[in-house]
Amino acid sequence: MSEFFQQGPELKNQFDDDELLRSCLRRILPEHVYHEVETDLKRFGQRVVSDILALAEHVESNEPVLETFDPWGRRVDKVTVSRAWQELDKVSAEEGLVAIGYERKYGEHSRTVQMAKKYLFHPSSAYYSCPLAMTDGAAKLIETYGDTFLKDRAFKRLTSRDPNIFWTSGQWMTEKTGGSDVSRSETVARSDNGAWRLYGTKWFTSAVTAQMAMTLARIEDEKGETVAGNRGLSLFYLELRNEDGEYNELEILRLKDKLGTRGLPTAELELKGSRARLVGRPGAGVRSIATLFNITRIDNSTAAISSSRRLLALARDYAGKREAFGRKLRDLPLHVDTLAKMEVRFQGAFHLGFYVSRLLGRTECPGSDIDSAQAQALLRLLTPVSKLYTAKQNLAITSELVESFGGAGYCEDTGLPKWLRDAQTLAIWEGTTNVLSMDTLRAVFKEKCFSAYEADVRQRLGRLSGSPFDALKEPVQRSLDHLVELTEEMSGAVPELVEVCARSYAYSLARVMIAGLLLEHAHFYRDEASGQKWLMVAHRWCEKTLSPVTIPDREHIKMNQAILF
Ligand code: MFK
Repeated sequence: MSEFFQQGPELKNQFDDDELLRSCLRRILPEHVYHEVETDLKRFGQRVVSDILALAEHVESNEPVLETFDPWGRRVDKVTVSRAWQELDKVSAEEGLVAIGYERKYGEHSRTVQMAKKYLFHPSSAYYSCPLAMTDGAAKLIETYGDTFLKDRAFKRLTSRDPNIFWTSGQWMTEKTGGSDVSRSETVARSDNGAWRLYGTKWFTSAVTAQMAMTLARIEDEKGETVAGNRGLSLFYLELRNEDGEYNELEILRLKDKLGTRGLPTAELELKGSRARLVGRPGAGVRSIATLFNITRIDNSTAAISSSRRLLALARDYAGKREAFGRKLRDLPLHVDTLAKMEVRFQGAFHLGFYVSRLLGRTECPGSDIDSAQAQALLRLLTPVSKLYTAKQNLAITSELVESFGGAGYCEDTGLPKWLRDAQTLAIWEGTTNVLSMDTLRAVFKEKCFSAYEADVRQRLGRLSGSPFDALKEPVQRSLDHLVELTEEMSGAVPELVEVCARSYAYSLARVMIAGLLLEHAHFYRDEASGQKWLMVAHRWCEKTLSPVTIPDREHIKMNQAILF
């Protein structure tokens, strides 16, 4: 009988163990801010591998259940979630996971500090990060478009640190007619004695345990007619329950049976006259709700990179324990090469994600050192680019790292397979890769954000000098030149052809931006021992072809049709 038992991977304090996070914060934050937040992050880095992680595990082994009728046939629509789900709500408020972004205690750096906490929290949260992302987005939306009533009633609660006051928000955009194409939404808003009542089905509503939601509906005129398309959609605020605790004229039809994020109660809802409040201008619903989903898209990047990082921590630890072919995995060259490739991918995605949060902070705190119009345009463009790129990188990294555990990665009781299931959602919700590639084109060609991108990369590369940076930045500059020419060419090309290259164009924008960010990080630490490591990562990144994208010809489109249909 074998007496052999493999030791499983273990997690250390997730702040202490994350050299990249610490070095990134040390570089970005003013010294006094870094010192102020370091103790808190260190404490939190321990919580996310102890009590918070235990709560997440409890949530994941006690999935939400919907009871539609009581034993006597009354409609109750009762969603039972694990007690730990409610505890995570409390933890989120107390830790200020939304509040930090709005207290703005650290000025333009508040969003970076907030992201660091969300980054530590997400992989230990059983996707409580999802309601928090929507809450953050709703807070931003109300801050931007809300009236005094909404600021007093909702904004204060969404951004509170007091668990007794704290609210979370839903974001109900998806209907049966379209998840990507929201313009086909059918929910209508009818006027009722000066108030609005909503009627329709919402097909994917995450975290139905929220107290409020932001949603879209088509206002009916006196004749019962509506305006078709996006122009007919308006934004509404509603609360899920009335003062008496009963649902606000809505029914929960069922909980979604999802591939992953199984602790998260995602529902189909029927609005049957739910009382709602118009937010912003009638007909400006999609444009207004973009303020919300541009925040959740940033949080999606945070979730993607922090998931990659958590799996890397587990895989690295395991490589020091597991033996095969007479050696530890960490001494098997091909195994190490595979993990190193994933680490480089992760570090690239990490820098992009943190840079977007930094830009968000800059746009929210006037008086910061860079031109705010440039930060605004860059944020607009890099939000979809970062969302799509980090989600895809995380999927590739997760697949590879789950495999790196061999059969253990395929067995549920190790807790590893759920990472792969969950990773898929990050590439779908908040806009699929293709929808976000199209949004990238919208930001470049409709909103003219490309010149801010070009200026930003050139300025960053311009600040790097000396060996080996002069040589390393050359291929990045060439790739950027290619993107500049290509963007010019795309602006006059047939839209159908431009659309076909949208995805590789967005990837190229990400890779070139990341190259600059990695070089900047390595340059900052060039006189310290750790600088060598960051330089190696930058070197590996810049060896790749950064912008392999061209506009296809019409023949390519014809061939696609022929190959498929
Ligand atoms: C931890 C993880 C966190 C994540 C939590 C997620 C949980 C929530 C789950 C969900 O709710 S998933 C559902 C998410 N759904 C989507 O993300 C929708 C995907 N579809 C799109 O994003 C489409 O691009 C969109 C519906 C927004 C628009 O498509 P169209 O019909 O082609 O729009 P059009 O006419 O180009 O744009 C309409 C207006 O919105 C325009 O403004 P104007 O009316 O002033 O001309 C656009 O400029 C504006 N717009 C669109 N995207 C924008 C934007 N403005 C700013 N930023 C953007 N990204």
